Amino acid sequence: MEYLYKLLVTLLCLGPICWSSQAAVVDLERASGSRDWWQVAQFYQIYPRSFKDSNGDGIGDLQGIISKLDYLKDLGVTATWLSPIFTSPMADFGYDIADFYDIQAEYGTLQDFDELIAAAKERGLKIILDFVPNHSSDENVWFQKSVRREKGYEDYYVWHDGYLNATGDRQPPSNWLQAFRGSAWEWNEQRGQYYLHQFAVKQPDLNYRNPAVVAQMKRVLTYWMDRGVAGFRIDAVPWCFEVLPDSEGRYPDEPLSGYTDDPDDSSYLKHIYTQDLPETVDMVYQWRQLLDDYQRVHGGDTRVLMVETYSNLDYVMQFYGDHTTKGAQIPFNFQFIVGGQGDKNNTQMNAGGFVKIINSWMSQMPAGQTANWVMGNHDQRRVGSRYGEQRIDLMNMLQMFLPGVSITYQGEELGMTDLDISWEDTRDPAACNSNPEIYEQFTRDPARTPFHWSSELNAGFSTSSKTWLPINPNYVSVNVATESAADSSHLKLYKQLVQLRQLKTLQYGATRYAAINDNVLAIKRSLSGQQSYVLVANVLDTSVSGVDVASVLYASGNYKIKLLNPEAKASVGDSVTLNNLTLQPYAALIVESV
Ligand SMILES: *[C@@H]1O[C@H](CO)[C@@H](O)[C@H](O)[C@H]1NC(C)=O
Ligand SMILES: *[C@@H]1O[C@H](CO)[C@@H](O)[C@H](O)[C@H]1NC(C)=O
Ligand SMILES: *[C@@H]1O[C@H](CO)[C@@H](O)[C@H](O)[C@H]1NC(C)=O
Ligand SMILES: CC(=O)N[C@H]1CO[C@H](CO)[C@@H](O)[C@@H]1O
Ligand SMILES: [Ca+2]
Ligand SMILES: [Ca+2]
Repeated sequence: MEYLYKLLVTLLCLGPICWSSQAAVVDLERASGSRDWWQVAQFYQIYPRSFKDSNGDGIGDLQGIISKLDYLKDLGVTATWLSPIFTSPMADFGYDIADFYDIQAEYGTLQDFDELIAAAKERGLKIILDFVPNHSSDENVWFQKSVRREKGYEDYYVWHDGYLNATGDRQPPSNWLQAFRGSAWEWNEQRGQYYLHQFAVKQPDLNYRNPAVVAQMKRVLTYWMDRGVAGFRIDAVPWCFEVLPDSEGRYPDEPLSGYTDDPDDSSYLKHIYTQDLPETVDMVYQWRQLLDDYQRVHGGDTRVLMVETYSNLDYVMQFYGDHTTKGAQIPFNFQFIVGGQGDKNNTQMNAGGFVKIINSWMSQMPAGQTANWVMGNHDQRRVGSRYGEQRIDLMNMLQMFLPGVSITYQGEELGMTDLDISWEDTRDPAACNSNPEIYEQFTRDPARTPFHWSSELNAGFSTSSKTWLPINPNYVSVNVATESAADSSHLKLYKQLVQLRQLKTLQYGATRYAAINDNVLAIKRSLSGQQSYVLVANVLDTSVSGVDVASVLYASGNYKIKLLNPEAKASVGDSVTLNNLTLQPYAALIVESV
């Protein structure tokens, strides 16, 4: 398929200095009109298992979320997306769905869910659900019917005979690998065929070449919209479609990537036949159509689609849609996760590195679309662990200051950090499928530990003697109660940042950004008739002086400090001269024109 629409944003770059003229034009146009709710929303990701346990079993649940909605409202959150809450044997903590139409019993019931929607609505909060289209659980009734070849379900999943080799041993249909180590094909004795699972063995891939599957998944979306959800975050999108088999029914082997010698590691192969197919983009367009049609018939606010894809940006940008067809409003921008240093340890990244990341999205986003910024999620190391603990506030400031949608993973507002978890306590299948020597490379558990509500037992998360994952001992100081009571804290600054984002200048203003030198990242937001704001951040652990931000950003005149991190060692209201700044290590300031 050709994507002719790809209009590059006009981007002027002089050395490290970039100015997105397109953003300026778009922003000025929009200033006279209005923005849809999601364009100015504060999104928040809840990982339900670790948010709040209401009944003392050590596992978070829906009543727990309901009991904390006031916290979200107080934070200034407008919409929250929940990782999966559907019936599941929990082989991949809910990303293996046994019943797409019901709630996991340990999380609650459909009544609890309806209560959640109603309680959220009372507070003006929107609920977005995780939609996991690529696969179901092997315990899903669809899969069991497919195993038995029941009428209508024969081709619900991707089945294949495989081959016999010279010595008569069975071989899988192709060399494809699952994301969690090992072959993507599993032999099913009962049906006498292999099935495809791009994730765990217990996550068979649904067959999107079958119109009945496509229709079924659209029914799932409609069902939850009927129950009042404001949209969906679509999981693992790039994996939906695989290449069709050839005329002899053979699936092609994928070529070696050369990245690793470990033949079980999914990055051993280049996934040219199993990921990022054009059919997948078209499927997302169909889902957007379904959501828009739903709104036309039933009214209410725009329903949103957020798309999870770690693919290259050319592919990601296609999800926004093209000239004729709308796509997802929010294809997740993971540049702060995948960009930077290869090992995802970005603690040494300099200002140029930050600008490169910002620029990668701003320069490739199609004209007229809204940017979004995702700093972390339940699959990644926490921001403080990836970027350094002294940059926790700096990263929140950056995320809130950049133009477009901001999406926070639970706990980042507190500055939660990774907890190293022993092999015995490890729960994530991505790690459990490996071994005690190497599991730490694969585990996603460190960022999934229970949320810290207070300095009480189990961080106020649960009254149980044991929680499903251990709690980070730093909870005694890093928690909601303590940080709310403190004069200054990550949490307090976060709330102020959410408030700051309400300013017209931040919602509509033009954006100019630059690396002034290795240390200093500077971003200016401006809108005619409004005050201008400048974020200045020293991203390194050395102090700098005599820094001239003013001439590069055209930010002459007087400025005073609006918000800052403790590293800045200054005070709100202090006046600053942007043409001759001194910045402490990791200092971050947001200043406003006076
Ligand atoms: C056939 O497959 C079996 C099991 O995978 C393997 O042990 C055997 O060496 C293979 N035989 C040949 C001739 O490749
Ligand atoms: C990241 O790298 C820095 C310096 O290279 C090191 O001190 C730090 O421990 C690393 N952090 C993690 C989480 O690996
Ligand atoms: C810049 O500020 C320093 C003090 O921080 C001062 O000594 C110096 O004279 C200033 N330079 C200019 C050009 O204003
Ligand atoms: C970020 C995210 O939600 N990733 C998910 C992608 O899909 C797999 C399989 O459904 C999950 O294991 C990940 O958590
Ligand atoms: Ca519970
Ligand atoms: Ca698939």
